Amino acid sequence: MATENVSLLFKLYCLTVMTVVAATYIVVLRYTRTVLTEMYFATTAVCITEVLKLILSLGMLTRDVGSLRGTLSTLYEHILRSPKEMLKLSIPSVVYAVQNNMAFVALSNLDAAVYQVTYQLKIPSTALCTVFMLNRSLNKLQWLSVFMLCAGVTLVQWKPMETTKVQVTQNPVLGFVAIAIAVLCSGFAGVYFEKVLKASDTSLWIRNIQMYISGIVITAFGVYLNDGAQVLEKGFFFGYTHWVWIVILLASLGGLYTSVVVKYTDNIMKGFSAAAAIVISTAASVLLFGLQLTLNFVAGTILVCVSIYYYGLPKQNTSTFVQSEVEKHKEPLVNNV
Ligand code: NCC
Repeated sequence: MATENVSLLFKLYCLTVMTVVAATYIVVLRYTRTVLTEMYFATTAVCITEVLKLILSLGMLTRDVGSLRGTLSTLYEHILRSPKEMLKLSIPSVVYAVQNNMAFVALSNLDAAVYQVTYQLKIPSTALCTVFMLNRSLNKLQWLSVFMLCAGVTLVQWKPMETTKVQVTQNPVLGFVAIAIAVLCSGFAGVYFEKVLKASDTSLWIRNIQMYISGIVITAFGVYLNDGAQVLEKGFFFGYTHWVWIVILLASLGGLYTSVVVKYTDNIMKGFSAAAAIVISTAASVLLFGLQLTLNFVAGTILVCVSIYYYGLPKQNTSTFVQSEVEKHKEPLVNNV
């Protein structure tokens, strides 16, 4: 009983940290893409984030294993001697690499609050991926709530004028296209990672390390493809202010907390906490960027939140598969975090 309480508290703690980090991340990222004069390369920030997540995960693994020697043999076993597993984890790492780069494109072109609310389309995208990849079904109320969500998001997009003061040229159409891609990537990669994680006893930190190693290679290739010539000319860390480092730190923490949340709950619960992030980032945008709330925006936000609520209610009954998988593979908390 005591363990359950601790466990529930721990889940709440992780969800809260993840939500606060996500809300802060979006606002700070938006700030760095709109007011800095010497613009840094987004692709390098995405790549450095993978490096930092790898270092932090190695630290967590060493803590769990208890010795450096043990960590090295674990890594030998799960990295060098497991090419199949590495290949398996390279799939979500490619998809996340695309998604993380799209977040920069979107937030360079759209207001933080509009981004955050529109990004909630990842709920139906996650629902679709859950149905196809985890063989689960959704009832009518759940699908209805998915459409309510779309209506809410459309209302939010119905924003006649830009009220945010920015110092760069923006392309909202490009921003929305980037969100659409990020939404599809988020649903697929999230459910894929959850499925792989819960299908075996391999620890979360090993799974993360496997994914971040290919993540580094893939995002470095992204730097080469997109900004190669410019990076050679100006340097990898061109334009890095302390704000950019804060974005990288938040992205790393957010990513690791996301993985812990998915391990102990599921992608649906993750969606719930994102609803809270909408409220926080909207409030932050009002305070920091002078965003004026229109009636459409408020109505859309309410609709989005209500639909997320209704989507989540019955979902809890059908999520027994995920819950049982979580229970089956649950390791003592002290060994994992
Ligand atoms: O979109 P979302 O998450 O699903 O993206 C997941 C983020 O977590 C990283 N990740 C995932 C699994 C894993 N084992 N390790 C990881 O590092 C992925 O690389 C990806 O960056 C959300 O549900 O809304 C959430 O949103 C992100 C972020 O706000 C959006 O992606 C921005 O476009 C949050 N990330 C941060 O705050 C840094 C995440 O916490 C929650």
